[in-house]
Amino acid sequence: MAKTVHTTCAYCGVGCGIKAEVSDQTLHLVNIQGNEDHPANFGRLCSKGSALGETVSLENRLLTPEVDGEVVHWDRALESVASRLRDTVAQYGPDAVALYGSGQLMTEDYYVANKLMKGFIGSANIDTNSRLCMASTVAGHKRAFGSDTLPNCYEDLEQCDLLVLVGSNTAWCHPVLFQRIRAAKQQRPEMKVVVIDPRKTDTCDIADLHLPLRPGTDVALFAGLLMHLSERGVVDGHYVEQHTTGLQGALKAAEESAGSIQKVAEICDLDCQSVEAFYRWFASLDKTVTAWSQGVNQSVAGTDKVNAIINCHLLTGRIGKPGSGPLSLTGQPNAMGGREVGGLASQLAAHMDFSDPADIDRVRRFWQAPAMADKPGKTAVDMFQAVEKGKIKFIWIMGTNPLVSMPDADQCRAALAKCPTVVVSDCIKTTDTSAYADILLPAAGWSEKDGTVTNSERRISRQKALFPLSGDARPDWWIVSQVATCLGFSEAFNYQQASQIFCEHAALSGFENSDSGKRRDFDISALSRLTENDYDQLQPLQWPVSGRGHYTAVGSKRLFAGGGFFTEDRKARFVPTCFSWQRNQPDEDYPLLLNTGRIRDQWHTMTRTALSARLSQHIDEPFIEVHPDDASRLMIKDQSYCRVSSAFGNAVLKVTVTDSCKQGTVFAPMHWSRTNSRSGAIGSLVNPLTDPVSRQPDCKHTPVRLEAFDFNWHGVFLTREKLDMQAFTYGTEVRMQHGFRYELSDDQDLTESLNMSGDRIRYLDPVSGCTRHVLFKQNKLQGILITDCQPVQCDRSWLQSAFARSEWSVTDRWQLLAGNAPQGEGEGQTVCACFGVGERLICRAIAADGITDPAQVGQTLKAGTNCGSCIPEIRRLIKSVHTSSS
Ligand SMILES: Nc1nc2c(c(=O)[nH]1)N[C@H]1C(S)=C(S)[C@@H](COP(=O)(O)OP(=O)(O)OC[C@H]3O[C@@H](n4cnc5c(=O)[nH]c(N)nc54)[C@H](O)[C@@H]3O)O[C@H]1N2
Ligand SMILES: Nc1nc2c(c(=O)[nH]1)N[C@H]1C(S)=C(S)[C@@H](COP(=O)(O)OP(=O)(O)OC[C@H]3O[C@@H](n4cnc5c(=O)[nH]c(N)nc54)[C@H](O)[C@@H]3O)O[C@H]1N2
Ligand code: SF4
Ligand SMILES: [Mo]
Repeated sequence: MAKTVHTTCAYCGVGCGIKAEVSDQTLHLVNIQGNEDHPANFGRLCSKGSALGETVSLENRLLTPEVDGEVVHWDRALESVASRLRDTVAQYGPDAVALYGSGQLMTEDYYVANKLMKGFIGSANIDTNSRLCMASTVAGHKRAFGSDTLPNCYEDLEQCDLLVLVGSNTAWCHPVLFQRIRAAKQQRPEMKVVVIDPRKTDTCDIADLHLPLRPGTDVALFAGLLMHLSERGVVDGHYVEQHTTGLQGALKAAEESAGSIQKVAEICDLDCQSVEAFYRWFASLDKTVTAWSQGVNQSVAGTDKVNAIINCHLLTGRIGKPGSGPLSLTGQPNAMGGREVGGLASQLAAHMDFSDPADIDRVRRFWQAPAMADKPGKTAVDMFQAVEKGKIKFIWIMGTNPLVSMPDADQCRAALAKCPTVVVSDCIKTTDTSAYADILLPAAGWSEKDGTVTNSERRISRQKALFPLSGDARPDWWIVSQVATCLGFSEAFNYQQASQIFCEHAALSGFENSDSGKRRDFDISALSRLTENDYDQLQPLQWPVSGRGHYTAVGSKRLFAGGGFFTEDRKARFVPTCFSWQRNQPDEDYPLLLNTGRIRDQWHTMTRTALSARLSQHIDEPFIEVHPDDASRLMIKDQSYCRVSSAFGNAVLKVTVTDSCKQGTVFAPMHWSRTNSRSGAIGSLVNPLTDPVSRQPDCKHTPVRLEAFDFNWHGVFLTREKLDMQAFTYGTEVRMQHGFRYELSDDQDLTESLNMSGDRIRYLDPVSGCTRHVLFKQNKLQGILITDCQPVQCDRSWLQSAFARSEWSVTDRWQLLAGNAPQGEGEGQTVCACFGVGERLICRAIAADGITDPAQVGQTLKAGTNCGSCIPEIRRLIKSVHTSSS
């Protein structure tokens, strides 16, 4: 029976509301639309959100528990986890156990995992991938505000006169917010946007000013800004006086490191005019929002970067006001929720802290905890190092794929290989990490889970099940509670529904957190008595939530405009900052700096987005961006291959020569893994250096070396069946609608290792040595293989579309052998993932209709009219068509 479910997107921290029309529960058929009433997106979705329906099949789902490689019933699996955990604690103490979780767990999952570890096992060795993501912001917020509070909301991104985007590729990573910003700027063209990023990303499409600073030097830029504002008297004296302390110390530190515009320009490798222009706008435009993401957080100076930014907002009193404030953009759908439940090793639940013995005691009493942890536990990098050293002997990994996403991933792999017990909870069967599991636990996936998530603007939204649980899959909170029960804690973990957990979490947030002696920012106690029905009806709302005990309570858009910080004296702190970017500078052996990050249509380690053929077409292979000067010096050609090495590991990647990359730096995506590529996983190269305050690793700056890497044989293999790529030195798997495409390379001709059974037609070009094979079974196209001694040139998207065809004449079969579409046909590489519109189609329309504006492309081909993330690319195509024709 058809039904419509209001839920939240599975991916980024924008937290878009979704209307899911389920047409068939057993076949997992669902139509995904944006929810017009949701205040995060008002109906919009990006390419990834729109494609959720293509990722909910049972393909590669983990559907049964496994212990030591054997499929078992839940009883046995739970008992195995519990007994190995119990034995480890008995023999080596609670700190020999660790849990590594994820900002993609729901609040309810996260809450019980944290409760079990910190209250009942007695160790704070629970950390999460949020350590790689938000830790610097958490630490920066706490240093400045005394609490991890985000003072502003999304509307401020639209209402400001100056938007400063620091280390954020908003266009690709928070696409719906980018659309909202673009629309606001179209309405008020006087609104200024400054992008601060060493790379020229698609986010620069709306920038009035792009500052391609030297990587890692943001602290100097903002310290210089603090000086500049102070010298020019752009100071909210009343605010500083009433609500802050520490200005003099911060100014002194700023003067020492960034005393003049010239000095800033030199440190940041920028020209003085650009720095001046930025400072001038910041000084003159009162309504300023500074939004940031991983270019700030993932740095050895991450926490100082955050505080250098916040300092400027405190000085000008631009905080928590409409159109004014510092706004960190969270990455994962529930990164914020994880911070609320205390999922990090350095925190307690409900924004309480290990540094306060009263907090420890308060949480202990609330949980009636028999073994309350009383000190912080190991943070991600330290945790995996402790596993390798044998100090941690039991690790439970939940909702994250660390063998791809951790820095120095080979070290983590060695650690898991050695660890006596590795438990992995995932909804996907084969991942780089699950390959190392002793115990595999099948988790329910996004489309089967019920709970809450909190987005970047502190907005709590319900996530709801679309389908019944598949196979033996269970929600993460259920799995944790059952293990707790096996350990003898049945009373404290006797949850039947997610709503009971949510209410307990809400109650803890209000526990001894009274209005008179109020000390904690995170308070949603008004939601602690929701009935099952209230919980189901819960509308998206922002914490803190005032109002007494009912779900109609109102949330809070903004905080701190009138002070009221969560420090002892209720005042915010200016933090003296210094920049330690020198710690990972290039040297003779590793002369370039490797920057890593995201692409538009893939989510992290691709376990889910790579299930969608549509999302796999825009960028289909791991790559490395190199500046033209560096490329020519190293004699590395565009679209050739190169070996990238750091002190930690290496990879072989396809080269994209582009001046969007700053000279001396290279950029590679974080997404590919050993599961879908032979040599494209970048995590092995990334240095495990961490910020001294937040312990967040610096995934953005690793010294590396590049060398041209030639192969004698290249093959493109399109097939309906999955291929094991082990035999090839280089290989990437690309999802297509009806099977897979493999990009393969090696030193020797490996044609014969590919399965080519069927009716084969073959063509050998005697001059180039290029071969082409087309394979049919009855009248069904089974496979296509094109090989060459250089990277293969052919029309990949057209060849892929051939697999949808059912009738084949002899002439058509021969056309396939040509490897290219007939003249004037073929769409080319996908540009618009939402409507599957290719580059060549767009270029033909531009030329034919004399198009000068992306909106016209939209009218003709629909491209760019859904999520709009491809608009910057369409603009580039318009430019290139007109340049080449003039
Ligand atoms: N498509 C897509 N969207 C996503 C995700 C995804 O996997 N795919 N993941 C989500 C998650 S969890 C996160 S955390 C966010 C991340 O969102 P973003 O932080 O926007 O994404 P990144 O590509 O990691 O990095 C952002 C930029 O930081 C720049 N940068 C590097 N070093 C420096 C520096 O020293 N200073 C400055 N100012 N900039 C620097 C990089 O060049 C890069 O363009 O995205 C979320 N959204
Ligand atoms: N080099 C480099 N490395 C990085 C970054 C970078 O910029 N550069 N960014 C870092 C950042 S910001 C982040 S957030 C991390 C992300 O890195 P990861 O968290 O490792 O990436 P994901 O692919 O999102 O992993 C989520 C896993 O959980 C599974 N899963 C999905 N839903 C559920 C569920 O409901 N329950 C359970 N149990 N499992 C589920 C998925 O199948 C997948 O295996 O990567 C970090 N690593
Ligand atoms: S911006 Fe895209 S990925 Fe992020 S929540 Fe919205 S639809 Fe999902
Ligand atoms: Mo993240």
